[in-house]
Amino acid sequence: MIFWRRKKNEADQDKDAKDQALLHHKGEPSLEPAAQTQDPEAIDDAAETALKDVVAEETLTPESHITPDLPIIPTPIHTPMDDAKEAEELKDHSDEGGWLSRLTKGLSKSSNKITQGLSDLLTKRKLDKDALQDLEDLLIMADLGPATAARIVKEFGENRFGKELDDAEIRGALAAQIEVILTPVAVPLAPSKQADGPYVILMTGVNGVGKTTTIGKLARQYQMQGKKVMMAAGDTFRAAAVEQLSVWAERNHCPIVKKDIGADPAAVAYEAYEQAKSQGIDVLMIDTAGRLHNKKNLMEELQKVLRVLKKQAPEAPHSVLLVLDATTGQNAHAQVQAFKELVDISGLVVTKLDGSAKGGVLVSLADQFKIPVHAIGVGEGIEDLQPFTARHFARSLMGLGD
Ligand SMILES: Nc1nc2c(ncn2[C@@H]2O[C@H](COP(=O)(O)OP(=O)(O)OP(=O)(O)O)[C@@H](O)[C@H]2O)c(=O)[nH]1
Ligand SMILES: [Mg+2]
Repeated sequence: MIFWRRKKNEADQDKDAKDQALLHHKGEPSLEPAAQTQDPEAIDDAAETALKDVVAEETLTPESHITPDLPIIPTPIHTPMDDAKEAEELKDHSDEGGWLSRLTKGLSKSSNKITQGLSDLLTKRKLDKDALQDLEDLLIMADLGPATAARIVKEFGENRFGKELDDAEIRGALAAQIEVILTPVAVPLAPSKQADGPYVILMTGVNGVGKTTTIGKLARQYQMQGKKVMMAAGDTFRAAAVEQLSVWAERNHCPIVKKDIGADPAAVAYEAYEQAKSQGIDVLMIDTAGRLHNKKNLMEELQKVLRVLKKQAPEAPHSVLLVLDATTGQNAHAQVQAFKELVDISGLVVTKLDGSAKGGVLVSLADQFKIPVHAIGVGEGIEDLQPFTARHFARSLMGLGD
């Protein structure tokens, strides 16, 4: 009996270790001393009490829910100097002629890998069984995933078997097939006007994938569309995370709701919603911690945030985005799977395509999960995150022009 119990514990430990490996980025710094020395149970208790104060007392008026010490930075007044500085900060310095060329340049590591491989394998060679197998291997190497690669190659070979094809024909045909896979998921996120209260976007993902940066970049885009944006610093796990979001809020001149490190993210979300509603905010974006002690903590935290939001508006959050880092390649699949079990993911954002030769992962994600991909990131600049079009992405990935 004791032996069996020990075995079970080992299995549990094994599962925990796998979860940890998934949720914690390779090479991430160790937990900050403040978080290490705090007893996680104690944080939870404190947070629970704080939340009871704001949630349980249904009889309170919305105004009285707001804790007096909650630091809310109001929208600052611009001076002409601020405007000039901001214009300089936000200027596109890349000299590369807009998003399309940044996309092509950003995807160049991935496309070089594919085009180089293709010219080595197929040029001036009849499309026989071995050539198709080599093509399939190449697509798997380029992170399109075994199932997607097999499907693409099967379709590709159907009318071309035994023929001699040149490089451009092959790339064009593969790009067309990839475009078909990507078209249904290339859906930009368009926060709609709500009758009462803001459109709420909850940002999730493991640490370091680009959640906070994505909030900063999307905020700018929504502001350019004339929307009033607010940010909520729901990553209360690290002080630096709150500071990082504050910098983005300052840069975008938008209000932010934040609390101290260790505060309950659900309380931050609740108060942010209240504030956003009373200030007539159109879009509220809530950051979350990517790095928690384990998957159970993360699930509880996200579920609690969802519960308090639903209490205020049953349809909130209107979008739950999962941010994925393209450099992790096929590991992105495991992350989607894991987060789908935690929350109802409504859309993906795939970042760091510029730093990766694994851009093909977007194709396998689209093929396997069919979840809308709202935006892709090809650099750290504010304009480097944009909605994508299936045709441009597919052709860029194959190293082809428009
Ligand atoms: N090259 C490149 N870097 C990016 C892109 N998107 C984000 N980054 C960088 O990735 C790093 C991590 O981004 P964060 O926004 O802090 O990631 P996070 O998910 O909020 O991380 P945690 O708060 O630790 O969970 C930052 O240095 C960003 O500038 C991208 O598309 N390309
Ligand atoms: Mg962050």
